Amino acid sequence: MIGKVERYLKDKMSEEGCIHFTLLDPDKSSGYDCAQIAKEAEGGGTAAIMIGGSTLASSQDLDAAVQRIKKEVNVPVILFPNGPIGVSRHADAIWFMSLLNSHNPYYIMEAQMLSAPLIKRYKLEAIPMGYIICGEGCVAGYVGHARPISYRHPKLAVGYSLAAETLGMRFVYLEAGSGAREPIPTSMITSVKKHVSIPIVTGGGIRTPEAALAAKNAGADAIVTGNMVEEESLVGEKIKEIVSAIRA
Ligand code: 1GP
Repeated sequence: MIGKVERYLKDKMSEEGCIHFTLLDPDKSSGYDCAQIAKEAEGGGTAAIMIGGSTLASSQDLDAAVQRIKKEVNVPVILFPNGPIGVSRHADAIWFMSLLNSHNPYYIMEAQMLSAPLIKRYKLEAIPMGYIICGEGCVAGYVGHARPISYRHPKLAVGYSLAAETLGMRFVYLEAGSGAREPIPTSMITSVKKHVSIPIVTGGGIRTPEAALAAKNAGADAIVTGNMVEEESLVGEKIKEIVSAIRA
């Protein structure tokens, strides 16, 4: 059953072609006010706030951050979990994701087995997504015991994406890792787009409107930026530039 948040995302993708998500990490400290950033990101035209991080270790910190963000924004707040710790009853939805190219079953199905009863109890909207780590993989790749797919082998990303679609997952995320030096290459996005019809989300290392536009033109349906908002003081402005580039 498709829930309210997923419906909203899919409608927005059909209307705008490509949408933007702002990823916030409740684990970040010193001067990082995620509620304020979320508010500015919403002003800049972001479609939803994603919240989570590979090294998140406190559900209390997550709960507090989600509650603060919910007070500031109207766009949906979607959990981007690293495991059961990343589940909060206060969010609007959760990416129910499996790290398909992990070599550790924990990240493929065990964390999901542990989280699913909680998600059901909290009546959180779960959006099934195949998560595929490529390139450097960064912290997500390390923590998730991934075998990151080399940018030279888009065929492997196609295979995993097709597997995600065939398993009934409704989104696929091509992840370069937060802070990646090189985002997912456009050739890899294009290859995946040719073979799957579920929406493609991509992120990791996207910092400029040009990079976001290149990903959109290659076939991405949603662009995620995280690090950029931590580095920039004018978050709203920066996001507005990216949103207008991908809407054009
Ligand atoms: C990480 O793809 C996201 O999961 C965002 O990456 O922090 O590099 O924007 P950045």
